[in-house]
Amino acid sequence: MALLSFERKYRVPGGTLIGRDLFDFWVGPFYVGFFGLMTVFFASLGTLLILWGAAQQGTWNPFLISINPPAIEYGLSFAPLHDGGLWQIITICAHGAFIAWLLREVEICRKLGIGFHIPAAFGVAIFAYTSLVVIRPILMGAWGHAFPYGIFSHLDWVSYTGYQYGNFHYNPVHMLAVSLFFTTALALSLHGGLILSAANPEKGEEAKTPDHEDTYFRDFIGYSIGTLGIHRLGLLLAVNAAFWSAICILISGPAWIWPEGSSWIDWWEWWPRLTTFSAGG
Ligand code: 07D
Ligand code: 07D
Ligand code: U10
Repeated sequence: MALLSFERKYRVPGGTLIGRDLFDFWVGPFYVGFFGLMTVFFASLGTLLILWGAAQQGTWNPFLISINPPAIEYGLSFAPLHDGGLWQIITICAHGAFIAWLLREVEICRKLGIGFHIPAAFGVAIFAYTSLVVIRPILMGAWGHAFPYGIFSHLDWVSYTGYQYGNFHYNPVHMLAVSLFFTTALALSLHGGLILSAANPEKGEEAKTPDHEDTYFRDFIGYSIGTLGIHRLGLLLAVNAAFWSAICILISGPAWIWPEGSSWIDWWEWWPRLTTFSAGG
C-alpha cells in the first residue's frame, strides 16, 4: 500500500484529550492536536529566549552559547532576567514542550487504539531531566545546582559535579545506570543482528521464521526470551537506564542522603571491612 493511502486509513478523528475536534488535523505528515500547538509554542518561545540570551551574551558560536542558572546565593527565588531568570523561564518552556510532546504521543496512541508504552517511556526521560533541573535543586535549596543550557557548558557541569564527589564512578547507582546503558546497547545489537540475519535474506533465498530466531539463541546460550519478550526486555532496560540515572544524581547532594562535598569513594568504606572475604574469616 502506498504510504499516503496507508496513512489515510489510520488518520481517524477522535482520541483527543483536549479541544475535541478543534485541532484534530494533520499538517503534512504531522498530527497537530492541542498539544502539537503547545509544543510549537513552548519550543519556539524557549528557542527564541536562548537566541535572545545569546545576543545579550554577544556570541553566535553555538558551542559557546550558555544560558546559566542563577547563582547559588539566589536560593530558590526568582532571579533577575539576566542573572538566571532567563534560565528559569527557559526551564518552564522546556517542561511545557516536553510534557506537551508526551501528551501528543498519548493522543496518537488513543487514535490508533494502541498501548501507552511510548509516552510512558518518554515520561522517564522527562523525569531524568526534571531531577537535574528541578527536584535536586529544590532538595539542595538553590536553582544554582542545576545544569546550564549550553553545549560545552553542560559538559563542564557534569565533569565538575562528578569531581565534587571525588570519583563519580564510585556512586553505586551510577554503576547500575551505566551497566543498564551498556546492556541496552548489547540487547539492541543482538536483536537488530538477529532480525536482519533471519528476515533479510540474500537475493534468491527465503526469509527464515521466528522459529529460527528462537532456535539460534537456544543453541547458543540455552534459552530464548522470545520474539515479544525481547521487546519487553529492551523497553525495560532502556527505561531503567534513564530511571536509575535520575536516582544516581538525586542521591548526590541532598544532605539527608549523601551531602555535597562528600566523596563517593568513602561510601565504599564498608567494603574493605567485609569479614566474609578476609583471610582470618
Ligand atoms: C540522538 C535524539 C536527538 C537529539 C539530539 C539533541 C539540543 C540542544 C541547545 C545550544 C541522544 C538535540 C540537542 C536541542 C541544543 C542549545 C542550548 C538523543 C538523540 C541530537 N543533553 N550530554 C549531548 C542534551 C544532559 C552529556 C549532545 C539535552 C545532562 C554528555 C546534545 C539534555 C547530562 C554528552 C545533548 C541534556 C548530560 C552529552 C548529544 C536535556 C547527563 C556528550 C545528545 C534536555 C544526562 C554529548 C557536546 C544525544 C555531546 C552530549 C543534549 C542533558 C551529559 C547537545 C537536550 C545534564 C557527557 N547532550 N547531558 O545524542 O557531544 O542524545 O556533547 O536534559 O558527550 Mg547532554
Ligand atoms: C537527562 C535527557 C532528557 C531528555 C529529554 C528530551 C529535546 C528536543 C529536538 C532533536 C538521562 C530532550 C529533547 C531537547 C530535541 C530535536 C528536534 C537523559 C536526560 C527530556 N558516566 N555522570 C550519567 C556515564 C562519569 C556524572 C548518566 C558513563 C564521570 C554526573 C549515565 C561514564 C563523571 C551525572 C552516565 C560516565 C560523571 C552523570 C547520564 C564513563 C564526570 C549526571 C544518562 C564510561 C567526571 C547524569 C540523570 C542520563 C545523570 C550522569 C554514564 C562517567 C558524572 C548513567 C558511561 C566519572 C554528574 N552518567 N560521569 O542520565 O545521572 O540520561 O543524570 O566514564 O547527572 Mg556519568
Ligand atoms: C521505531 C520502530 C519501528 C519503526 C520505526 C521506529 C522505533 C519496528 C515501523 C522509529 C525510528 C526511527 C524513524 C529511527 C530514527 C530515530 C531516531 C534515531 C530517534 C531520534 C529522532 C530524531 C533525531 C528526529 C527528531 C525529529 C523530530 C522530533 C521532528 C521535528 C518535528 C517538528 C519540528 C514538527 C513537530 C510537529 C508538531 C509539534 C505538531 C504541530 C505541527 C504544526 C503546527 C505544523 C508544523 C510546524 C513547524 C514545523 C514549526 C516547528 C517549530 C518548532 C518545533 C520549534 C523550533 C522553532 C524555531 C523558531 C527554531 O520500532 O518498528 O518502524 O519507524
